[in-house]
Amino acid sequence: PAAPRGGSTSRAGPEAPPVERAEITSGLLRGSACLSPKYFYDQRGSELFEAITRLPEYYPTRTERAVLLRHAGAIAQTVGTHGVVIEPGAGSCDKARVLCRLLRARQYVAIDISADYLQGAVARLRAALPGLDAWAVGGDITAGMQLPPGIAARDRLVFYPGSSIGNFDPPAALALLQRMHELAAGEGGGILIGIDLPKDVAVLQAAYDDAAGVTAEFNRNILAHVNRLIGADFDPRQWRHEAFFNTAESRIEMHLAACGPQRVRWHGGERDFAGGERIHTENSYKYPLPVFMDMLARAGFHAPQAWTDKRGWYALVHARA
Ligand code: AVI
Repeated sequence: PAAPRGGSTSRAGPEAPPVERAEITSGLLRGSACLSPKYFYDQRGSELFEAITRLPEYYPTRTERAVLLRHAGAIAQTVGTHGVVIEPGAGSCDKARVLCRLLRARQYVAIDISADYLQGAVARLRAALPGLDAWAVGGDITAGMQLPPGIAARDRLVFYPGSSIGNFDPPAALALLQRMHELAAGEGGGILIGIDLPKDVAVLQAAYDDAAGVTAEFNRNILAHVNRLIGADFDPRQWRHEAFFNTAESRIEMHLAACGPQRVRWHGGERDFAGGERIHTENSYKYPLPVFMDMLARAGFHAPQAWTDKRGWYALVHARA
């Protein structure tokens, strides 16, 4: 079904499988309520995220592209021995198109939870790069999925752009890097990953609380999605977007704050929220480069090399498995 716009309060039957429903409701029932940021990405949320990447305040996407273009020669030289590109969370596969062309990759494996969306994206990539053997694999790499047997075991490059690693807390980020290391562990394996670096707090704050209110709508849309997933009756218009930099944790935090007292019901449960009470929806960690390099080493990677933009806001890091 089409994603409802922000104001839906209808209660249909829950759409999520029991495991996800249990995860969502236990988050909502915690003393400090929280939702996993993975629930941002229904159809509408994915469209809003695409819109975020084009906002003047949201620098990561265009800065990453600038780093790739500025250092294309050096990156191709360092990374160029990998014939197989594996991209977890591939989405539209747009960045892979640039990279596979640059590296003259032979095989490309796009992995995403949303397999239907991925099929279309991989079909477009095949049309653009006919020599590339491209595969779409539905699955969650954090859950330990397997690659198809046709994928060469050597010269694998795990490509994880977009600074998505920042949306995991440090222990989960380390576990994910270890999983990526397992995928790339054959001869000639490596990783190329995007890292958003710490910077002026005003720049960070604006990137996650833009003037046009697109990020606010993206944040509130999680409630419309959760309504469908667990059959809840959140009114997204009654929740205020909040984003701030937590200096001690070096992360942007996004929350939704209740505009007034409200009771939210879902199939099998309910919760009262006081006015101003918050639901924590996302963290976006900004790792200093040495801290991230240390994490890469602990995950088993070595010989790291980083390229940044002129302002030092963003890094693309390559390391060998
Ligand atoms: C997907 N991820 C890297 C984005 C980020 O910057 O943490 C998600 C996002 N949240 C708000 N704006 C963008």
